[in-house]
Amino acid sequence: MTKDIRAAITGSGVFTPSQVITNDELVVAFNAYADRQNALHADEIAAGTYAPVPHSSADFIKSASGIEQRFVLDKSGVLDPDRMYPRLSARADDDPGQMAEMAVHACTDALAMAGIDAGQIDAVICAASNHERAYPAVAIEIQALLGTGGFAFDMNVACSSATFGIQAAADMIRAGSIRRAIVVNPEICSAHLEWRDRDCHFIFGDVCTAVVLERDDLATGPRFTVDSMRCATQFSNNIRNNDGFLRRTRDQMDDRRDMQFVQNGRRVFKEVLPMVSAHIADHLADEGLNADDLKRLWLHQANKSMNDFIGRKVLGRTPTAEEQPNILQDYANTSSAGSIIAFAKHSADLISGERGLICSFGAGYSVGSVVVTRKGG
Ligand code: CO8
Repeated sequence: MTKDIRAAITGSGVFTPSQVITNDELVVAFNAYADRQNALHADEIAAGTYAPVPHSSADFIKSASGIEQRFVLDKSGVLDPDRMYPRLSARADDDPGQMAEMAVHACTDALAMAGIDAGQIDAVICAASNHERAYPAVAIEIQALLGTGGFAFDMNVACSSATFGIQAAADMIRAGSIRRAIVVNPEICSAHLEWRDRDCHFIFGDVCTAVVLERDDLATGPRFTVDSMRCATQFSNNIRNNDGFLRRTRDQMDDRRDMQFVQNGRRVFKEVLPMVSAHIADHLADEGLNADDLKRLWLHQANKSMNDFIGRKVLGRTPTAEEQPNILQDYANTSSAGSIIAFAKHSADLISGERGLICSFGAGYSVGSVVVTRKGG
């Protein structure tokens, strides 16, 4: 491997589903579900053997998280108090899968921005917090639908999948094994969120992001050189989903709560904040960078207070909305795609030589940071 070869992000794309659920709509549906449950279990509630389901509140959601709405693939199923999860049509094996379909939209936009054809891509990494099947890899289906060359594979590091994917692609470019890659993050969070749990029913939305990475010396247009990357993990059960292929063998095919997203939000908040703040500080120090060297922070989008805290720790002062853009209010938490939405929508104004940091964090625990510098444009 030679240090002279560098990777650059030359294109980005965001596919946003057309359906929106506001906090108010969500709370109306949740409260209708709660009322039905409570009526159904009235006798047990009176006997003290069943805990009533409390109402949710749009004011709580906004103040606790900063989220105002979320995009989803299907709102009718989510808002149906008798269902409370999306209704997506079954697809024949020969038809494009749900994740691959979203991915093609985001990748097409990213390729157009990079000004290259799909045939010039050597690797497709589908990096997301859940994949709709075990195999064949969703990435290989995306490769076929786009018509890219080379190889493709899936990876999953939950909320940090995008930055870990960028590190994998950029390292392969630096090592000389590929020239160009797409890292794509189709996140259908609505399908593995438990919409019947008041503590978390408001957190997630659906989206797909993609970035094109190229060998810097092959790129001609405006881009962001990937200067350095750092990934870290530390095992924690505080964000967990127990669904998996061993369910049948354990006779556990029932609709158990832990087959969807489960978290201890308070503990995640307390434990992840210091981990991420220290991770970014160490990364910058090892690169000889100061906070003043960063024009922008594109942070993971889980919780506004979390981002405000990290921004203050990294910069040593309260970042402006321009320095640390939030997209959480519109998209909610979109797992691995959040920091890339922020990057895609809030990076075009940087001028040549200006630097920024992409950082994602979440389940695992996991944290990934990428320092980039604007070149050209
Ligand atoms: N409406 C009204 N009241 C509520 C509601 C609600 N919806 N929910 C909770 N409350 C109540 C609680 O019961 C509690 O009441 P009391 O004080 O009487 O006990 C009070 O409000 C406070 O509750 P919390 O302590 O739970 O509230 P917090 O201030 O901690 O806020 C958050 C909750 C917003 C969840 C916050 O803890 C948080 O954001 N934590 C960090 C979460 C995080 O970053 N997680 C990362 C997970 S994402 C990831 O890694 C990817 C996983 C894969 C994707 C999965 C897709 C589905």
